[in-house]
Amino acid sequence: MGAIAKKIPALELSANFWSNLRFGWQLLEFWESNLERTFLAIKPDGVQRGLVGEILRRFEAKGFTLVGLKLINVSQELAEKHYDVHREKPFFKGLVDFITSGPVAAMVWEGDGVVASARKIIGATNPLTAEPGTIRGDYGVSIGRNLIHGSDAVETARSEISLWFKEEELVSWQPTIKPWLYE
Ligand code: DAT
Ligand code: MG
Repeated sequence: MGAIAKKIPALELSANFWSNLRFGWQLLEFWESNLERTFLAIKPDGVQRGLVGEILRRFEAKGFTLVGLKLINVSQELAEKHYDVHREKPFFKGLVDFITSGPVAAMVWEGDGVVASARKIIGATNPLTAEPGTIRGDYGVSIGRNLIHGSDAVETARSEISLWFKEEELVSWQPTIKPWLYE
């Protein structure tokens, strides 16, 4: 279609028209649903302890959709930007030193209400007080080694996703099980 369309400008126009229409429709659907995206990062302790698979499994099993995933060594600059809200806190340097100390599994998950739900799956900041059944409650014992970061609000998620991921690193796709997850 692309090659033919290049030869016949009118066809190209109509191809663009349909793809714009489809994009517009998807945008409208997204707008009308509670579909959200959140940024999660398995910190160096989670990666070193071999918990990447277990943590991914929990979000998959819940029914959220993985739309971005990469293993990275976090730069000083990225770490400081990510934890900017904590810049004045006494634990800021420790946070930055820790997140830059080893590979981090950064990811973006999509689903209705995923931002607040992911925070529940993750559990309270201090693993000792986090409920059993949560990631931090099941696998952690100290606040400085609480395994995973999760965006705390839809707006925060938006800025964290754009800080950690390029647009082309995110993949929009329709899981075939969707009718079994949503009415
Ligand atoms: P959360 O990760 O639950 O969103 P937060 O945003 O308040 O928690 O803090 C970011 C991270 O900083 C947290 O995951 C662990 C660390 N942290 C928070 N409070 C701390 C404290 N009092 N002492 C040491 N580290 C702390
Ligand atoms: Mg936080």
